[in-house]
Amino acid sequence: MKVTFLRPNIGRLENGPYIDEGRMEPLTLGVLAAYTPRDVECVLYDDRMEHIPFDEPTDLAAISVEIYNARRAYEIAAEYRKRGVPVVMGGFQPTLVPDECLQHADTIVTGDAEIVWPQVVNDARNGNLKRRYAGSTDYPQPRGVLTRRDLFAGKGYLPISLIQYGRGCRFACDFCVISTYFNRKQCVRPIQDVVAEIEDQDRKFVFFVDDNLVSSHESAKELLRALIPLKVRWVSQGSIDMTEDPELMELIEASGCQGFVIGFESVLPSSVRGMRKACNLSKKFDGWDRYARQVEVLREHHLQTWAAFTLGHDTDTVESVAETLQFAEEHKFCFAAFNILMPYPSTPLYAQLESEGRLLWGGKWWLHPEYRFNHAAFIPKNMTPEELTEAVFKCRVRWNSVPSILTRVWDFQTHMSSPYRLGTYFVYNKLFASEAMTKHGMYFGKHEDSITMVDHGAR
Ligand code: B12
Ligand code: SF4
Repeated sequence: MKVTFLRPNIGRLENGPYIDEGRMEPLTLGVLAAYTPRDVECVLYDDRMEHIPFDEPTDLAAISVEIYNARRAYEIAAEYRKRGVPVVMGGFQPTLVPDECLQHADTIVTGDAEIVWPQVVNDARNGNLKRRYAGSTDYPQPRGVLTRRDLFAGKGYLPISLIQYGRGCRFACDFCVISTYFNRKQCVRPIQDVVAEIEDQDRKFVFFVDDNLVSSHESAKELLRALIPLKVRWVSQGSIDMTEDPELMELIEASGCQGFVIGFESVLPSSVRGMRKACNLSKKFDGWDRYARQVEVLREHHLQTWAAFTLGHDTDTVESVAETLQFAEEHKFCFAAFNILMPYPSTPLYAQLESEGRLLWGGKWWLHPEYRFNHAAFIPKNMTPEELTEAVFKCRVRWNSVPSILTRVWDFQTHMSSPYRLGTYFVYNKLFASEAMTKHGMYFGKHEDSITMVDHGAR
């Protein structure tokens, strides 16, 4: 019995295939492979940079599907099904939009798959696959099973190890799929399992892929205390309310944190309230200088912040989008993601825009052959979709420019506080800037003309 694990790419550039230079290890597939019965052969193909050998014999194609790669995932599924290989899909898209995925797969798994995956594989082995299996979202990586990192070897991933401590988040921002998928809960792994996983691999640079590592300050503190003796450097994602807990901030610094991806989302208090982002509505730092004071706390702990923004909320304007760029430059963030607010199905935002008749692309932008990455997919209140796309693109161009990178670096508390941090700043700014600009305007899936190129090994 052989299982082929697949990670689809997002799409293609206008003039040819797209290779993701910023690719990270597909932790998801390494975790699934680890739960596969021992006597089953596992292979992994990552469509972000390698050719998928559709004709290589296999017994089951297992595809991880997110909204951005759904179109491409369905193309890959069609190739396998044409060859008589059953296809199983799992991940956010099959969980949140199951009926759509069922049209392209023999089987789907909803929720986290660890608990049901061995049964899926055995049913495939016995030719007895069911149409749907329901996983759970209560046990990330149960029973101390370690990720199959051997499957990542030699594929040219960035030298950073992805590991999960917990999954989910207690907040309920109206645009975010995490609160729907995990039902506003966070579940963490036993600390000893996380420590064992860190010790089981060679790298000293870890990305905790948790949706919000500090969702529970107390669970976070338990992990951080255990990390101190391991002497690793790490990055993660977390909500800004962490800055209100001095003990947590001390532990974050002492345990080797380099920085967090933090969702500031908007510089307008009205937009932050409108999206119901409770973690950004600080009780301690009152008034409109709260972000400035919170960023000061991050800087005091030498953290190199990756600021994330969602732009196009109902009180946003072209001017407020431009102010977001000024805010990010003023605070000399290490990286920033200027994202257009996206309507993800199953979120309150999607339901609201649908009921108001404001969704574009027939409400299914991820499937539309003419939709392009980073373009507006709904009608904003105070600007046209084109104005929103243009305003956000301008932020991205300016932020990723050489003058901006060279200006932002002058911060002795963060990027210039050590040679390591300075190196990280330049290496990753160059990489992320190039990726952000390359991907802009990309189509999803692939067009007929590039199929020929890919099948002839142009990659
Ligand atoms: C780490 C991460 C990244 C990393 C990349 C990781 C990598 N390997 O390349 C970075 C930062 C680069 C990234 C980029 C992006 N990401 Co991202 N990312 C994540 C994050 C936080 C963790 C992923 C992870 O490793 N989880 C740990 C594994 C074990 O869990 P899992 O992937 O969910 O898999 C479990 C189940 O879903 C299921 N399952 C999943 N696949 C399959 C397949 C089969 C066959 C089966 C049976 C089961 C199954 O079982 C697994 C085990 O329990 C997730 C959120 C999350 N909680 O997962 C967002 C997330 C997947 N990303 C998201 C997005 C939007 C993006 C971007 C498009 C952002 C942007 N605007 O540029 C980009 C592009 C992604 C791409 N497709 O190329 C969204 C997707 C939304 C959606 N509705 O699909 C998520 C959910 C975040 C969010 N808050 O909305 N991302
Ligand atoms: S804090 Fe972050 S992960 Fe949590 S619901 Fe809001 S956007 Fe999603």
